[in-house]
Amino acid sequence: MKRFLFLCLAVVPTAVLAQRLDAEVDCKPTTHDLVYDCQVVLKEAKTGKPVSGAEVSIGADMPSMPMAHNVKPVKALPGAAPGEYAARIELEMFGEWALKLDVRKPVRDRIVKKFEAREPSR
Ligand SMILES: [Cu+2]
Repeated sequence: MKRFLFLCLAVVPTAVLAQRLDAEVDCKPTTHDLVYDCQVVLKEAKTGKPVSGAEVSIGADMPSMPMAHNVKPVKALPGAAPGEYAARIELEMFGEWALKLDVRKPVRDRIVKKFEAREPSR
């Protein structure tokens, strides 16, 4: 078994090891402008299996405005179903953001998802 594991690790390209998780992220607007309730489903990239007991935080940047924003990453709390996490994030303006999910446990990984913060029509 040990030998088998060693062989597997030896042949897996580093690019695969660097991105082992994937996530579905769904952020819904709240009654406050630019405040969103985000639901995250964390899963293994290869198998799609939900990842429970993870330590995840969500940060955000605007790809079109590098260094312009400083959104403090928020720790996501586990939800009801396996692999589910939730966090409330506050952005600084409407437009296209990149949500950055930083996972520290059970593996270190970073998942980036695009998110369009649309101005509500009133
Ligand atoms: Cu901006």
